Amino acid sequence: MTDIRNIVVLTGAGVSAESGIDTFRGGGGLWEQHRVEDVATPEAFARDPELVLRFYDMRRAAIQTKEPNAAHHALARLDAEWEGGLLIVTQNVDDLHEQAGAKRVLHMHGEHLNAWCTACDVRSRWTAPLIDRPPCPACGARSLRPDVVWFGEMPYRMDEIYAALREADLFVSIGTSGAVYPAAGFVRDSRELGARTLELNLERSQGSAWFDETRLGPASELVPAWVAEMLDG
Ligand code: BV8
Repeated sequence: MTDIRNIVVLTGAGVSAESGIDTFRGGGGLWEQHRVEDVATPEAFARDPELVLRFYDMRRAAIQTKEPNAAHHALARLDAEWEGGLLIVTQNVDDLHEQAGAKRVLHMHGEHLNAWCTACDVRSRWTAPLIDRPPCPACGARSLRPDVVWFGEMPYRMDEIYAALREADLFVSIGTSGAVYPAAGFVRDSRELGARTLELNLERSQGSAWFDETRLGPASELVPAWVAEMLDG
């Protein structure tokens, strides 16, 4: 790995699984309790705002009781010690990467701990429920929604992500099923742009065939080992 200078890491729900945050797919996953189209689309929010707000209120409260695991801490160590370029693109809407101390984090699907006012467009840090339609801190309108990218909505900061992929020598995917685009396409984009590709996941994913190497196991074991390889040679 000596010729690696710029790294892009993509994380998914699997990196937070060992912290006790439900993944979407797989035993007891979120989508087994709720149909995506009922709770994670703009149409669902228009049709039944209370159902959607309760779904996100429950998850926003849950993540505030969770701690980062060894995978988050290892990525924070990489962030602190890696002298080249690094961008941790996460599909997760929890704050465990930041709690572990990572700085170069990009939440492409938004964050549970932000509320987005559809009246004034201001995003505010938010830890309380939204079910009672509280007033926006900026404009007072009762127009707050979860600051989370739903299906059919444009993921955040795609230009920054593609710019980082163009510079990447190594693309590492951690804890994601490769089920949702455009994130699931980053491995192909990286390969076409000449990067090496590594997958760290509990099981084979929908994208495994595209990776130069796939290592199977829990993130809390695979990620610290990989970071040690990168930093300690
Ligand atoms: C968009 C936030 C236009 C909300 C999420 C047909 C073909 C292709 C695409 C589409 C299509 N029809 C519709 C689309 C587009 C759609 C899409 O991809 N649909 C899928 C279902 C086919 N995508 C969109 O709508 C996106 N927007 O396309 O806009 C555009 C296009 C290009 C460029 C710009 C704009 C917006 C999608 C965002 C939706 N929001 N999350 C919320 O959290 O509630 S998606 C959500 O599911 C996650 O954020 C993540 O992105 C996705 C997948 O979840 P994962 O993180 O992978 O989790 P999952 O449970 O699936 O897997 C966990 C993995 O971890 C497993 O592999 C498991 O083995 C592993 N694991 C478990 N435990 C561990 C572990 N690994 C290691 N250690 C462990 N301990």
